[in-house]
Amino acid sequence: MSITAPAPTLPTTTTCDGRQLAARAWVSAVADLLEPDEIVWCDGSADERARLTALMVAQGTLVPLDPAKRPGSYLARSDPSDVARVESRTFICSRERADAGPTNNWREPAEMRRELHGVVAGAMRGRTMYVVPFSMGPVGGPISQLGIEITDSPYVVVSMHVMTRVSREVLRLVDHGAPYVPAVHTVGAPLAPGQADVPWPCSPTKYIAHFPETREIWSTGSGYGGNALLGKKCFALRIASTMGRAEGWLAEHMLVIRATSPQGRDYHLAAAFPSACGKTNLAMLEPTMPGWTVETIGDDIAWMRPGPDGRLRAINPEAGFFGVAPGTGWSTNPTAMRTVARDTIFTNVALTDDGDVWWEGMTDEPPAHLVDWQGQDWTPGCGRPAAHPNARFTVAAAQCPTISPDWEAPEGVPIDAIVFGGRRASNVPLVAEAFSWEHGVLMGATVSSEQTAAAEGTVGELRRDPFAMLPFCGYNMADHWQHWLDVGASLDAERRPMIFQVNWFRKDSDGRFLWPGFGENSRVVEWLLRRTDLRTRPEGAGTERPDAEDDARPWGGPVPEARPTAVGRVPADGALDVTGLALAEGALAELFRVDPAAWRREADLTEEFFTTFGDRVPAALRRELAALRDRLSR
Ligand code: GTP
Ligand code: SPV
Ligand code: MN
Repeated sequence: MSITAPAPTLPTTTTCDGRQLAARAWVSAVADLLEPDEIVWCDGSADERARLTALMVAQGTLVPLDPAKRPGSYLARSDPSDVARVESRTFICSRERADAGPTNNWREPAEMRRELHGVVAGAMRGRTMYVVPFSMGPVGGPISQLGIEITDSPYVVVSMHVMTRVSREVLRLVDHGAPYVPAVHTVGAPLAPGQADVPWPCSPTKYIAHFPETREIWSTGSGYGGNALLGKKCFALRIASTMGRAEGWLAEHMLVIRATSPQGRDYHLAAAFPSACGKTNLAMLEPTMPGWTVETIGDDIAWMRPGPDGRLRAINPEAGFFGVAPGTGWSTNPTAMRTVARDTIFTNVALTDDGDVWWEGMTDEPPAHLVDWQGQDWTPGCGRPAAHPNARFTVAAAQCPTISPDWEAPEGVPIDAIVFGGRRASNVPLVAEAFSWEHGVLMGATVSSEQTAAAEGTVGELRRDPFAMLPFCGYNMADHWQHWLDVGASLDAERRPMIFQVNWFRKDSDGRFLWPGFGENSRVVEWLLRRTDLRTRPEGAGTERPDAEDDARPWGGPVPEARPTAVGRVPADGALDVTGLALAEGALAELFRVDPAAWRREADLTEEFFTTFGDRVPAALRRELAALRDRLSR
């Protein structure tokens, strides 16, 4: 009789009695498998950042920019094959395939563990393994969570310093039994003795694997943000969404802002747009509406929990912005331009002859000569973009001039409005208000958008991106819709957020944007935020302060009027303030035109989309879809 040894598999932090392995034991098990030359425990200090930055400059990973132009800033050029998230290599390894759902790549966890073991064994040979303890959200906050990322990339360590809260305090909490999400990252490029390194090591073999039941992440082969900064999409969305589902909260691909009306009334808005569809821009909105101010709370991810007062409270779990550079300029997003004026890491932008950066859309006219994102000479009209379309800046949120004084409030801010949007050249109106929470969940579930450069794929193709979470939901998307219905039901009906849909990207028959967008979006924001006064506003209230002591905010004039359409309430004639806007003849009517035939086709596509989820589609959403069809036929 022969005895076969069990196939080797990845180490785990989950012990057989269900507890979590102490951090040190887990780190040493990972080191045994990955075989780094050296292990460094990180503390998040400025010293550490300076040391690793100098190391990367010496290795050619970072090019220092001219400190007179861009103090404390660097350019990284990635390998040309490693520029975006790899959705085809991103896996949800739940025990049951149905729990990952039809929109995720599913793999059986034990099988993935065995396969990955073979891929990552010895992957850190010749490299240093960094252990990065971090917190998503203020350390110790009631909505915050802890993680430890192991990585062999100093670029990842320095980026994690910016994007999360890296500190020794996290290790202390973990040592005292606080739960943490273990996350392993390697560039997957071991070095043989004496082998020279390259500026951006990576591997054609990529895996971004998530184990939702044991809350573990393994990523190999890529150094790009969304694949490698594991606190971000992997933890704060894919793993956190499964935690939130179990615990009654939401992890969403949303920006959060505070907008203050001329009367001094504060509103908080959370908005989900697919990747590269305008979250960072709206998060840094410079309102053109007189008297309004906007403060930034987060630009990409929101964790939202029903508070003790029955309101939905949101935090930004991140500490920095990993923003799209192209299209960011003084005329579109001056706040972002000020934010990246110093202490910023730029990835895959172009280098100017005087040691600064440039990308398409930064200025109207490009410089006469540049070094492009691949390190090649570039001149205007050469036929290649100077910056990669998914070039990014990495910068601390605290550097943003509009950052809210409350952006780190551990208990979060109370959300008044939830907004869903996408990049739609036709059909979807500039803004529409949902008739109910359930109708709003249908709006979220049916978000569709033209594909952008933020992930591999054909740019411009229309795809469904429910809740802007298609690549980020760690469990069955249809269950996510049910979870939204459940969270809505758990909130105080009088004070829960109102839900809206927006579309900044509708075009005319010549392919020109109908709406100027950017700062002018404040006009839409004003309309929809004042609409939320409907929830709690007493009949006939003026601009005086209301009586309720927990909501001592002044009212700001009458609630703007809305008119019902089949797809939601849109601003009544004259209710959207377009004073001083030079819109093309008929543009406003076109922005709000609802074409019943086109919308019947949308409803058919939604029906088809729902079919892929079988009986997991919530009955309430089927009812909402039927109600939409009914309104369209009237
Ligand atoms: P991720 O970081 O990938 O999640 O992207 P994001 O949703 O934060 O998108 P971002 O704000 O970086 O915008 C992406 C692109 O859309 C940029 O090129 C912007 O210039 C452009 N954009 C943003 N807002 C508007 C708008 O209101 N109108 C138009 N026409 N373009 C916009
Ligand atoms: C996105 O693609 O939505 C991003 C960039 O915000 S990444 O972190 O790469 O996901
Ligand atoms: Mn994003």
